[in-house]
Amino acid sequence: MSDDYRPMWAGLGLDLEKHDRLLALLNEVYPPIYLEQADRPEGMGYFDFVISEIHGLRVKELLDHKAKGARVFGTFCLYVPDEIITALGGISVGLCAGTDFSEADAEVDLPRNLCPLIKSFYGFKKGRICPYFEATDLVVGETTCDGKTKAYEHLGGMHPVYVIEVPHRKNDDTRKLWRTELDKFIVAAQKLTGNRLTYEKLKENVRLHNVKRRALQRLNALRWKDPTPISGKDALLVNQIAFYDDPVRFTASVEKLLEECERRVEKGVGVFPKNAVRLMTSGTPFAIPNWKLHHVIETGGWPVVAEESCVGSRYFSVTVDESPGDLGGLLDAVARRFFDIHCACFTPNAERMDDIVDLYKKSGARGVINYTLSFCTPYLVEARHVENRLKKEGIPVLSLDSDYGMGDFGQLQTRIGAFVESL
Ligand code: BJ8
Repeated sequence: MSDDYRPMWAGLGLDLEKHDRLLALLNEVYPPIYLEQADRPEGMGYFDFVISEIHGLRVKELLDHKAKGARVFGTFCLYVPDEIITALGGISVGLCAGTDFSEADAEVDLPRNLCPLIKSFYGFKKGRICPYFEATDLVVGETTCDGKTKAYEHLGGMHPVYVIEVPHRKNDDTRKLWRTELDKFIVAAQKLTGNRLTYEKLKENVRLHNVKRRALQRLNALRWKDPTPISGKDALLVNQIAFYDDPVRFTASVEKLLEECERRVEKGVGVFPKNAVRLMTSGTPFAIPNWKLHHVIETGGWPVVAEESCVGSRYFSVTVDESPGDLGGLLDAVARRFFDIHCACFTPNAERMDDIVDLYKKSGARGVINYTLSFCTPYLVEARHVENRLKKEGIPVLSLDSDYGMGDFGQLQTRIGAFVESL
């Protein structure tokens, strides 16, 4: 990445020495994990470019938008409504939370035995390491899990934070509460952006995000073909970049990639041999740049063909009903979509088990790796439900929990290798 960005990073108040070390680390790990894969689709070139400019071009775009009066919203969860933010002229950016680089900074305030995703984003702010974080006008948190909910209290001492209350049960009362929470968020977002939410703007932005989700649905469905035209690692990267790239440009790049993958499928071209053992994952999100599990699996020669994850199917499977003809009706439709995303913060959460079984059947996977980030109570406790349901269906499952460190790489290889042997 060009040194021309140094004044921009300095202007954002970054700790340049730490930031240099982070970029050096990314430059070291990206080529062997990504660029050395055989037979990648050419369309991945755009996404490699995005990574080569990870803290450059997109951050500059955000700052240019801000200079014209736009506001930037940072998020960590699917339950923050992107369509409302963009309808108000804001930009929604999913913030980095997938590396242990910032763990030491986080542990100044937070306990060691906490989910690595929370420590990652908290440490990025505390250590002044992430330019995206510093470019945001507001971080929008949510009361999904206790770790995030309590971490936002500390974060609020360092950065403007707004927390949306996400209910944990699905009934008429909580649906009303959730709709009220969206209304309250709209008031706060209107105040920040200086714009009013209109039916026309919301409709346009519901469409914008639906088109993006549908493109991702189609791309991810192509992975189910045998041989799979794109590696799980590459698909994961696309799904990660969805959170922070410009939505129009991103969708156009996904459509180009999926057309290429369609041609590959027609010609029987794949990135793994036909009949290779295919696996899918279920569980906690793979925040960028967490590529560890996919790298372990695909290094073994087994393509990952689906993720039941917020960086995966939970992100794109459900679209918003575009048919309501007034603002209230469209907001109801936006609100309804969130109750069809089955995060483990909900109780009970039987629908998630159905989603995993459904994805397993569609994807042609031979087994499920049920993956949980260490110390993530909702997904760790729900893991037993996942195992029980999959065993009842006769679906092989291996539950794993892991953090962002590379210390267990060999152990994961051994466990997944033994699982594949057993299939
Ligand atoms: S909708 S999965 S993005 S909450 S991994 S921080 S739950 S302790 S990320 Fe999530 Fe929204 Fe749900 Fe998706 Fe807490 Fe667990 Fe950490 Fe988690």
